[in-house]
Amino acid sequence: MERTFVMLKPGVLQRRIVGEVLHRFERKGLKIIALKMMQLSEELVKTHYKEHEGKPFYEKLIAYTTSGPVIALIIEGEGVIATVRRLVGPTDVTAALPGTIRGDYAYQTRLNIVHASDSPEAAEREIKLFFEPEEIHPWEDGNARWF
Ligand code: 3AN
Repeated sequence: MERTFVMLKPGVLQRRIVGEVLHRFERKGLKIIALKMMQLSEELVKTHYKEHEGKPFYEKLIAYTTSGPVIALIIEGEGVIATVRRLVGPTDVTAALPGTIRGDYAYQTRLNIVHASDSPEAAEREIKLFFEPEEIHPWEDGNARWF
């Protein structure tokens, strides 16, 4: 089953909207199979964003991403990489339509609220970078007697 890596950047905790942003994924019916709060090291963030090294926004991106804790999660399901990217909206927040997470919550591209893997290769690499195998908890639907 396909998996994607999502990260709520430090501004989400600062703005007290963790629940609201997580709700966007849950109300779509997506399945969260791993979730944790982390203070990221500069080293980890530089590895994660290595494709952007040297770009004009790189130093500020690293500084922002390490400026406070993030929420890291893995979502599992058929086609989730594309589904989550559509929910999140485009990188350029001026193009992000209302109804998407970036369209509703982000005003500056540099502070665009969430990260979501953009390909199966990126998802695999990012999940390995942020999570140990024992932190991932796939679960089954349908055990209705518990709620
Ligand atoms: P995405 O997060 O949509 O996959 P990437 O990987 O191209 O987009 O960019 C990673 C992060 O770098 C973005 N989330 C954003 O914070 C920042 N970023 C990307 N492009 C720009 C830009 N043109 N100006 C400022 N920040 C940018």
